[in-house]
Amino acid sequence: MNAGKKLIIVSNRLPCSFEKVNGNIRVEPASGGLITAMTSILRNKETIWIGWPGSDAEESEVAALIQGASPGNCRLVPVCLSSVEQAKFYHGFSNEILWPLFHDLQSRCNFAPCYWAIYRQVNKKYAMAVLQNADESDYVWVHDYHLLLMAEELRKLGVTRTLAYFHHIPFPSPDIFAKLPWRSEMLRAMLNFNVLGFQTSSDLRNFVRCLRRFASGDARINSEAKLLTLETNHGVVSAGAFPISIDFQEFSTRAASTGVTRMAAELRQNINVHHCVLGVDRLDYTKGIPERLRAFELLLDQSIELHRKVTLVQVVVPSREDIPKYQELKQEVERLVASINGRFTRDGWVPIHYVYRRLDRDELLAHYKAADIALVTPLKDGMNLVAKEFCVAQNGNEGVLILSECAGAAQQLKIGALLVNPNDLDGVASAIRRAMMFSRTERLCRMRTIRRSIARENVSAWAESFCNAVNSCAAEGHEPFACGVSA
Ligand code: GDG
Repeated sequence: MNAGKKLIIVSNRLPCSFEKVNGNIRVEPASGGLITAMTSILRNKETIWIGWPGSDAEESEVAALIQGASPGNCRLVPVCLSSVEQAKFYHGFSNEILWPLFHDLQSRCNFAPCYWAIYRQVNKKYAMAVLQNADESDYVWVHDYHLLLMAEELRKLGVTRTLAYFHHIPFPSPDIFAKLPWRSEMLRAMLNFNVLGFQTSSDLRNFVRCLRRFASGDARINSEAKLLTLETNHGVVSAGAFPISIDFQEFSTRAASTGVTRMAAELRQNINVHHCVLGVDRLDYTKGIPERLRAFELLLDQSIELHRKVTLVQVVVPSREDIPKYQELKQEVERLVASINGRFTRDGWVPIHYVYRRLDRDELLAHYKAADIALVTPLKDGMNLVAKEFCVAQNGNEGVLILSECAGAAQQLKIGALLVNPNDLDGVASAIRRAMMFSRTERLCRMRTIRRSIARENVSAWAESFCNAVNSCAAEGHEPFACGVSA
């Protein structure tokens, strides 16, 4: 490992948010899969994390608080966005176009022409922050769909060093990608990275099919190797599938701690039913929360014998609350919870326990540990780390994972999990019934299979394989890329 080189992580958001409340800035840890994965590999490496602090706060206001909020040996560098940039780059291009489109929900897209120029302008702003904070020898690792043009902007600024990118969300098929008015420009810009990482082989396949259809003159594709090489006018780009994961050891050790075990027992006592089913999601329409609630309602309609015996604990973590579509989703979820509870609640039994807040880490682990069944049913998801976290926190190995076939995690966990189509409410209700009827031996066998697979392909393996890909394509004289995963 090269202790002298810094790792520069660039993502839309910093790993904590700086909210302005009554004129004062409040610093809160942020939630999300990208943050969970990256903070678990930061322990041993000098790192700079560049991102938006997530509010209207000025750089000078954030600067005073920022270092106290840094995880590990990491310096946070804020990129502050003006209100127009927040509206058109973040809410607009990123969340009204790329997020729904890449999750196959094109009818939710708003292809407003004015978003594109600001998306590019903000990508340039992040590129400038890299120039100001990194040395030519540092490793630059860009994350996610907000920053797809960043390598192109860095190249325009004269940067020649190796640039790596990881795509946390799905990459759509050509028929869906075709809807993007800037599809060819976007693909061409991506080819300025040296390494492109995707979650699954089907995302990688989709990316290559999009290249063939919309940027065929820009890259010659060698599709024989596991790590594809794309020969472009500026050089060779490697593209591969690197399924992201979690820190198995850290999660399982912490889940086994006395505090978490006690909290899980208390939760279980409060819920007081035979079967505790758990859902944990950021508030997002891709996570399939209303569909899941309807499937649970169907289960209660179909199986009177389960009344008073099953409870769904649904944790929803506030996210993107200032976007009207998300406010509508919150209302829809709350209406459904109220209507289902209104129909079925009886003395001493409430069918759905609804929690709308961010839990602290131990509370979250206690929820995983207390549950018999995790219901992870996104309509589409890059990976879904909640599915993996639930299984690793199950020290007793007796829980059952019901998992959407549309989550990237399904490719890895399909052998032990019960796979469902999240739109098939009947199928989801049947899967819950099936999971409840599994023998102890079946539950143990399934959960052990999943846990072995996550232990093998944990977050260090993910980071190491990504770094190896960077090193294998790096220019001569480039020192090996290392992310600080080894102790
Ligand atoms: C994106 C992609 C991909 C959730 N509730 C609480 C809490 N969380 C944490 C979980 C988990 C993370 O948030 C959610 O990760 P997911 O992977 O499930 O989903 P996204 O946030 O959409 O992540 C996704 C991921 O990036 C990584 O590449 O898997 O497909 O969409 O880690 O633990 N954390 C705390 N309290 C909560 O209440 N502390």
